[in-house]
Order: sequence, then structure tokens, then C-alpha cells
Amino acid sequence: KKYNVAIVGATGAVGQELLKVLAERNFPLGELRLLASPRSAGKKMNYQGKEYTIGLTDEKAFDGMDIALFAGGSASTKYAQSAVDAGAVVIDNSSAFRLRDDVPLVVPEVNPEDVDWHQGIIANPNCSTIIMAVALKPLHSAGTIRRVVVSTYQAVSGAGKEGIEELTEQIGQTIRGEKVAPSVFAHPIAFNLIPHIDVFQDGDYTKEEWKMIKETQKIMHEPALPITATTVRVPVYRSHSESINIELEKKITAKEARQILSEAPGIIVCDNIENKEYPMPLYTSDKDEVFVGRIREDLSIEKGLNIWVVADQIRKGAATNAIQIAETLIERQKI
Ligand code: 11C
Repeated sequence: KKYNVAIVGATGAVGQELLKVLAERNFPLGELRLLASPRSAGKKMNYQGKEYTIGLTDEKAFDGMDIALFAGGSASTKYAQSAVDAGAVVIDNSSAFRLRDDVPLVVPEVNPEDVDWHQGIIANPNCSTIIMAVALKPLHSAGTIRRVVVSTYQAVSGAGKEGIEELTEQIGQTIRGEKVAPSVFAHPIAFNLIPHIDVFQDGDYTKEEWKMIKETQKIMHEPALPITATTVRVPVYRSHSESINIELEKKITAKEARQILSEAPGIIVCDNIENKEYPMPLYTSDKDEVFVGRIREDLSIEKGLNIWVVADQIRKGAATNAIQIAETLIERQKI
């Protein structure tokens, strides 16, 4: 069987990656419909040797579609229900529906069974959340996690193509001694770190930090799991990195953790300090796996681990995870 797929936001960073991943994974694609806002509608795009005209996202755009992949942004709130009404299953990369009780929030390596109770919309988690959840799950299964402390180092492409352009422009301007005028980010990002992603909310945490807490609790079915996060934008083009400290109920040695993680789905352990091997964003980009290294026991407590996790946030953190959700729906015959 083949599935008709609409991509909403086809021209953006995540939309483009969705197209790449669909092709690479040999998704059983029937009709492909590329949709965007009025700014891009009407433009032509080549894909797999065929020319497509970008359609306008509106209430009528979803007729005949089996799956609607929303790349993110305000289109989700406006049109996800229209897609459901037209009979499509929506896989949504925005934050609009993630914490709703009637919407599963899914990372296929962690909670594939949650696709079973969808009512038309399945949410794709935030990028840094997905990356962390993939790494936490096998350790939680083996030793029951008691508390998580995470600090992120997030690439500028998390803020879309404009984030990439701003970093490039500011690097040039700074080297030439010119004045830098931040627009996407609150401060200069070239040669800087900004401990502020998205808006400030309760307790002076940012929305990105709350996403890492609340979404992880939902995905792992652990609504009370203590998690604390500090999220930081760094001048890296692509791939988010995370330093994660984990307190466990049962002791897991570093050696055991290495073994557990290397057997877990979607993870590549890259941890050989003698050869200076550890995950780094330059080398994880364009890959679908979550890379884990610097696996150590936390010597300040009895049962704890430190890990360093890096993954391409546009791939596993967005597009790849969305396509994996579609594949899970098909495998579990929920579409
Ligand atoms: C960033 N994590 O790096 C954000 C981007 O909720 O899907 C993704 C926002 C989201 O800026």
C-alpha cells in the first residue's frame, strides 16, 4: 500500500529535510503534495526528478491525503484540524499540541505504543527533548532514573534558515570589525553563547527548558520525574549537544552503561577517550542516530552517570523522528 502525504512548510529547513528523509528511507509514497504559506505558494520545486508546484496551505488543501506532515510554526494551529477533518493523520512538529491529553507525543525508540491511541494528531517533540529521551530510555529501563540535570548547547539552525544566516553574517562582520545587529537571537551569536532559547516563563525558565522537562515526562510516562534544564544557543550551524547528569535508583557502572547504550535502538556510542573520540556536532550532522560519549560515573553521588549526547536536531530532532512516527503508524496498522 502507498500513502498520500502532504508536507506543510515544505520550503523551510524542516520541510526540506522531511523530503530528503522520505526519499532515503524509501517511504511507501503515493501522491506527494507540497504546501506552504502565500510567500512560497506557486513556486516550483524539483524533487526526485519531478517538478512540483508548491500549493497554498488552506482548509481545502488536504483532500485525499493519508498523512499530513506539519513542519512547525503557526500553520499547525490554523490547519491541523482541517487535515484531520479531511481524513489525514497529522504528524505535527510544532509545540501547539504536544502537551494535550488527547494527543500522543512520540519518540519511536521510546514510546511507539502511544501512536495506537491517536485521534488524528500525533505530536513530534521538541528537538532537544527527542535527543535526550532516546538516550535516557535505555538507562531508565536498566536502572530507573531518579533525577536528570541537563545543559544544552543548541545549534543556530534550531531557529531555522534565518539562524544560520545570522551566524554567517555576524562571523564576517565581527572579523571585519563591523557592528553586529542581532535580529533572530537576542544578542550577537558569533563568538558568543546565549543562555536563552525561546521566551521566559514560570520560575524564570525558558519555554525551551520547560519543553525539555514536560515533554520528556510525557514521552517517558513519568509525569513526576524530576528534570531540570538550562538551554544555551551556541555558534554551531547544526546538531544540538547535551550534557546530561543522571541519578539512578540502581547502580549502573560506566562499562555497563556503555553496553546498554550500544545495544539500544537509534544510538551510536562514540566513547574512546584514548583515541580522543567523543561525539561532536561537526561530525553528527546529516546522521539519523543519537551519539553518546563521555560516559562516566558521577563520582559525587552513589548511583549516577554523566553522558554527553549529540544529534542532528533537524534530522532525529525533527524530520527523521516525524517519518519514523509515520512508519510506526503503518507498522502498527493505525492508519
Ligand atoms: C531551537 N528547539 O533549537 C528549538 C527549535 O518546539 O519544535 C524547535 C522548536 C520546537 O530553537
